Amino acid sequence: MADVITARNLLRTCPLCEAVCGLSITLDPNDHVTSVRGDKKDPLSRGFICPKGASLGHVDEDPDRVTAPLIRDRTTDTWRTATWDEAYDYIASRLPELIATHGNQSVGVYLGNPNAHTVAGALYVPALVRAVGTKNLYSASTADQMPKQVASGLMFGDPLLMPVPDLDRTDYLLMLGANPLESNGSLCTAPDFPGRLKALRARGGRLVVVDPRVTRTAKLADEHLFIRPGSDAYLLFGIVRTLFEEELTDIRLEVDGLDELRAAAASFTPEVVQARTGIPAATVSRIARELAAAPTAAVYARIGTCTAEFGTVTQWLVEAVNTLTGNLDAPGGAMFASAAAAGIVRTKPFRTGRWSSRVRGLPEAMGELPVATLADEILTPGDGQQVRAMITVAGNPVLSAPSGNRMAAAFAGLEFMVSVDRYVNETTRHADVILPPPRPLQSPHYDFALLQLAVRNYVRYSPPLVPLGDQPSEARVIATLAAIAAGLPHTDDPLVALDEMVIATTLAKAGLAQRRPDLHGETTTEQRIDMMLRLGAYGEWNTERLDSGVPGGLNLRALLDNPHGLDLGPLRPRLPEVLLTASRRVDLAPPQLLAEVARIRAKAVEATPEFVLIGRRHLRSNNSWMHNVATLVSGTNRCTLQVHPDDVLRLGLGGTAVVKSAAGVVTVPVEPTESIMPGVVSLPHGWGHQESPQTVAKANAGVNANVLTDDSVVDAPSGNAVFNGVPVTLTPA
Ligand SMILES: Nc1nc2c(c(=O)[nH]1)N[C@H]1C(S)=C(S)[C@@H](COP(=O)(O)OP(=O)(O)OC[C@H]3O[C@@H](n4cnc5c(=O)[nH]c(N)nc54)[C@H](O)[C@@H]3O)O[C@H]1N2
Ligand SMILES: Nc1nc2c(c(=O)[nH]1)N[C@H]1C(S)=C(S)[C@@H](COP(=O)(O)OP(=O)(O)OC[C@H]3O[C@@H](n4cnc5c(=O)[nH]c(N)nc54)[C@H](O)[C@@H]3O)O[C@H]1N2
Ligand code: SF4
Ligand SMILES: [Mo]
Repeated sequence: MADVITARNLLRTCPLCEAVCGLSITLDPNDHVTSVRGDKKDPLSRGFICPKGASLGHVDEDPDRVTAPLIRDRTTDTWRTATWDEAYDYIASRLPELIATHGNQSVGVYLGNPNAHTVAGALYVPALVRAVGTKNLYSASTADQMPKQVASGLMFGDPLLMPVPDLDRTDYLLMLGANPLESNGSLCTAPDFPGRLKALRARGGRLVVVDPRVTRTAKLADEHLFIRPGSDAYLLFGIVRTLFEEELTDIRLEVDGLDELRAAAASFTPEVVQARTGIPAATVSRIARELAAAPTAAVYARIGTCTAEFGTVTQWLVEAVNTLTGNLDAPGGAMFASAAAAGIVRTKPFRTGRWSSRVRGLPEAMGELPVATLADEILTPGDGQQVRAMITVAGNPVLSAPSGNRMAAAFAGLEFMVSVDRYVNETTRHADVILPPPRPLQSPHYDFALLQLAVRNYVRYSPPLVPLGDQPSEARVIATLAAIAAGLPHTDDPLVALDEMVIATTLAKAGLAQRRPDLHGETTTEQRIDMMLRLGAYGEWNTERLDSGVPGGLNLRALLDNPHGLDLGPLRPRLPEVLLTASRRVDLAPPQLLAEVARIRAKAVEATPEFVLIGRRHLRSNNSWMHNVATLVSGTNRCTLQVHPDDVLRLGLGGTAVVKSAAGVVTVPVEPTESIMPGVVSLPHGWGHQESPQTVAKANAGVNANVLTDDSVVDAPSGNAVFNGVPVTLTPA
């Protein structure tokens, strides 16, 4: 009875994927989660929740998680618990000296996917990177969406200007290499993606899915097209060519490079496209005609098309088709969100290659080097440049980056390593010190990155639901690490010092220095969020603000008063104002991408390997983590190799197959299924937990798919890793 009386019902955003669902959480008197439901009053997610969100309580207090700093004894390879001061002192005794002896480049930083979801990742990690002063910065971005960002950067001048399909208004959606019924959407924040797709069809719209597998999303579509892995650029060139050839273009924006684009596409006849993609020539032309004829249409392409050899060209052609059909920046087409928080103000057109990696000379993009060359930089000797120490925050590159065995060897050979992570995982097990973030429910939540990619303008802030106690916030952990790396004392309050510096600089730039006392919030972190909201598109301090329905404009107070979130209306056209290209026009033919065309054309006639590997995601999985939640790793969420039954028969594969590639070999259970194209096999990534101290994950270990992917192959313009279309051979085990 006492429990019922004192149980609390609280609201917050789910931090586990890009859908940013509103959750309604019940806590018992001891602050343990007893139930998690969808928040019906959230205007964007309207009560939607998936099995991962429902298991947030397990993640919040997983008995196998790291709850205090850990220091590893290298001789015995065992961990001991340390106090925060002890852990910081230990790092302070090693890191500054390493930097002094070997230079700033000798310390590498790797940032994993959850940084896109945490306040600490958005507001504090940049200061850590600056403090280390290294160009050896790597992240999951180059195993994910860098091709999209480079294409956006080159076409629109700004790599953060990524269009999303106007899902709720479009009449026609062509989706390539995405499976939102499992992933819940990516670079397209759309809670209840399945419901939104069903609504599209219910209002008479058409959904076409292009995928080497008949996915759950494909089953929901009007039409599914099998495509050979890695060949999406050919299909899109074929569509572009048809649009020009049949005079179907309807360009409504000022563009550059129209003639160059037409010339680049000229030789990709429907027959050439058919030979490489496996999609009938007539279908290629028909899809182009349908896109042109639809009142509104959007092409949306995601991870299957990014982590491929011609990933950046593919993303370029996606936006080229959206532009040619009059759908870029138009309602029902591909549009840009207007997010509430003021972000980095970019002034110069984007370019890549401002510096290059030491060993392979791969170009920098957005200040990062490709994760596909991180192992090279650690393993290849070279004075003053070789990476000897790593700091990782919320990542697991040993499982998530290509050539996994090499990556594991590289991490094992480091002189020093610090990780900020919830778990001892396949990567952090090599650290000297692991610093844990607090429970998710002890952290504030604001989606700096994802609200720029929402299909409807929307904003929501969630304050911490549970007090921190003795545990520092993740913001404080990162700010302290930054102070240590900069050789500053970490015993003062580095968090407040950093926040005050950022606030003072930002307000001074805006000519609002005198408004410092007005900033609202219980912590300096909240005050920074308040400042960004007030200066942002709908903000109280923005004289040209957009209407948010909040009298006087947005600030943190307004978000605290509206804990279910605020709907800020449908997407609005934003071009040409936000373009950052030198010409202030959309560049339909960036020279760097045109340079790829000859190579793509030449490959059209090359023989294709007998078998190629692709990945896949499962609704109840989350990259390499959340495998320690028993309710999630059961049933169909298994690390199996999907193979077409004809291939199983032909090769005489039994229950288990040996899969070999240029990079490595794994032995894995075979799952025969008609849902995959013959000649293509699929293995999910993020598994391989044989050595894990996480009990459930270890019992469901699986194999690391990235033992097979090859770090020597990258998408040239972006340096992105290639996970799809990897040549493999199969033999019975
Ligand atoms: N073969 C193949 N490989 C792939 C992919 C693929 O499709 N196929 N996909 C790629 C993609 S898209 C991505 S994004 C990457 C992901 O690659 P990574 O980002 O390297 O790995 P994750 O598995 O997301 O690991 C996240 C880690 O963050 C920790 N964590 C969770 N929450 C927090 C937090 O609040 N704070 C901190 N400090 N830590 C936290 C978790 O415990 C976990 O250890 O994998 C890539 N690798
Ligand atoms: N449940 C769950 N949700 C997640 C994640 C997770 O691990 N689990 N990870 C999150 C992350 S980090 C990301 S980046 C997103 C990714 O979100 P999505 O992009 O939707 O990712 P997937 O579900 O892997 O879908 C990719 C699809 O591409 C197909 N494919 C493979 N190769 C090719 C190709 O060459 N061409 C084409 N056209 N298709 C191809 C695959 O068969 C697969 O169905 O998901 C996020 N959400
Ligand atoms: S769809 Fe994503 S954001 Fe929504 S509940 Fe599931 S994991 Fe959380
Ligand atoms: Mo990702």
